[in-house]
Amino acid sequence: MEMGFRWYGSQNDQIHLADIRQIPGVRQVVGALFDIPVGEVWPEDQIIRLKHQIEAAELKFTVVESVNIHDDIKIGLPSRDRYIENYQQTIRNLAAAGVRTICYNFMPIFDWVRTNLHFSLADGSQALAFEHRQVQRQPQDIIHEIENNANGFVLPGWEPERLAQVQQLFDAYAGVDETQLAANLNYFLDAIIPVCEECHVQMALHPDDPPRELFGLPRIYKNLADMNRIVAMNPSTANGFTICTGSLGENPQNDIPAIIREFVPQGRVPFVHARNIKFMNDQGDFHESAHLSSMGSLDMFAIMQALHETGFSGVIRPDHGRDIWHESGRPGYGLYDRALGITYLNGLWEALEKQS
Ligand code: CS2
Ligand code: MN
Repeated sequence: MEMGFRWYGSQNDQIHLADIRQIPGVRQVVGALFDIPVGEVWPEDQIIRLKHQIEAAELKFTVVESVNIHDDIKIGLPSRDRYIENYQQTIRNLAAAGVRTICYNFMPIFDWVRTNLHFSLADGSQALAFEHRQVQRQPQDIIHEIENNANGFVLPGWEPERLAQVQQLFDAYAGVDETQLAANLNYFLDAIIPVCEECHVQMALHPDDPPRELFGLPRIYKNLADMNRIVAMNPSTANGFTICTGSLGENPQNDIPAIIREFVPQGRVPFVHARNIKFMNDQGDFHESAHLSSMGSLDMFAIMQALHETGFSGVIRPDHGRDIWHESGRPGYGLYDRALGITYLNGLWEALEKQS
């Protein structure tokens, strides 16, 4: 495996590549072009510029997170074909720059949803949290919560231009149930997977977060059964997954080591997000926690063991981190706690290597 770190680029991140370079064992920067509107082609020269910037810091750039999917594709509107053509061209441009893995998600309207970006933990740190009673409120209240508490940063998938039209988006999704959303994913995959095969790129679908229905919007990737259904849509290994331990782990029924043992050997997992969460009650309310197993509800050792045993050779990155040591950057994406997470994950991995 290769350890990575998500970076929002020199214009949008308070963390510098030189800082990332100093985290022991990091090889990869997981990046994206954040200024291209969803649905438009990512120009090759801009991708190459990003690649050169990352490589100048002696780091690699082979995983993109995310090339987001235009809502017209997820809704299945006639205009989707134009956006799919653009996506195909973006895949070609990324491949030309040496990118091998494209993370994306197929969640309607919202990317991950949290109801509190500054949930205080007993040790004085702050983390992202999700409480059910809060999503009984209007989506608009959640949008305000996210926009007003992100320390001036835009969170991935929460672009203000798009969310300004949230009511129109909800109306557009009115006829889209889970079956229709699955059909729309299938249509998208059938159009892009041949392009991926041609240019040796693997798609890595990110789980829905949280992995349950929200605001009446349908969900596509919540558990192992959903993953099997997605594989059946298009059995090419270019149709791959991101396994995000935090997102899948938000449903205690999901056995993450079992999911890893099923899909890593199929060659379908180029990318892993490692994150721990802590359940606060048995209704599934949770806050994110430090990566260490004893700080949360997930057994991170069992997860790393399953990755090791199945010969996982992709890129892994810590997912969200807490705000600690007075850091107040983009919530979930500070430097310190993610760096601590990396060091811990590397320690587990070294032990697994030396024992085997
Ligand atoms: C988030 C998402 O939980 C996560 O990993 O950071 O923004 C994630 O990157 C996207 O949903 C993937 O497309
Ligand atoms: Mn994730």
